[in-house]
Amino acid sequence: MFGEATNDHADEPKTIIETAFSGARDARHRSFSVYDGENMDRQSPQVRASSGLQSRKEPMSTYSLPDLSYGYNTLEPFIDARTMELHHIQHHRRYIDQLNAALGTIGSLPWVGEPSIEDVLWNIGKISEDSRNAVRNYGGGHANHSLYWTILSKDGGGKPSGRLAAAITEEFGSFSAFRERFSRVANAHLGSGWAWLVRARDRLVVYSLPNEDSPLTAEEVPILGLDLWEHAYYLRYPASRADYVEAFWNVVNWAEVSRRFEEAKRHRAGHGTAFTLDTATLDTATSTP
Ligand code: MN3
Repeated sequence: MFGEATNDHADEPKTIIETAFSGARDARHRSFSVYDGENMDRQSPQVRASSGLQSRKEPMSTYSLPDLSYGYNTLEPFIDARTMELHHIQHHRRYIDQLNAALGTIGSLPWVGEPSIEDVLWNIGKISEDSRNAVRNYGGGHANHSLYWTILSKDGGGKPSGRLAAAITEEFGSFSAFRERFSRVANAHLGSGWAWLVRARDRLVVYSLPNEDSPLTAEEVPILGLDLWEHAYYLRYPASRADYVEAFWNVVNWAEVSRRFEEAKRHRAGHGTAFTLDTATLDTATSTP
């Protein structure tokens, strides 16, 4: 759908933009496979390269709904099929539609192409103030749900193992103490939001955030998240978030949480500037006559 834009600008800026984007992609995405699951959200390199050139008058469709790797009924009886279906194809999709619509109205973005939504949230301070809230809310909604689907599994439950287990014990005293704290935070959160286990600096931290706020906007890396909005549990657990929180522990995909933990550790250890867009380069490439 962006072919026309490519042809319109076939000459000078294309090379610059493709080079800039390739460099940015190499620096960010290759090193941080924690977000490889987001690859399905990104379009082909050709579309990415050309979309940086498109007129803002064209509708953007930068982000798209990721498929689940399992069926809607897979997590029964802990999370019911109808909830999963509505949550995925209605709630998550709506965030993406709203995000794409919001991005389409922003006159000047501090990047070209389509960085991962995690990149965008990590760099939210670079987005103009009047547009920041829309990206925070809808971009957060997209990133949060994209994580949520992957940290759930019918083969989940139990406890983590390996280095994540050791880190949890070191930080919280024991796995059961961690679990109790996470549940308490989730149950105590007033209104809509998420409970999070994040890697922040060199610590593991549990907290909740309102609405669709992502830990990424504070440069902290979420490795486990629980959706506390009523749409996440109300059909199966009417008026009882605590029952949903308790059921959640039966379907936590600790293998995926461990993978995200390791990637977040690597990020802190060797790539402190990951998720940082090269705005100096990109601004030059995006400037339009
Ligand atoms: Mn939700």
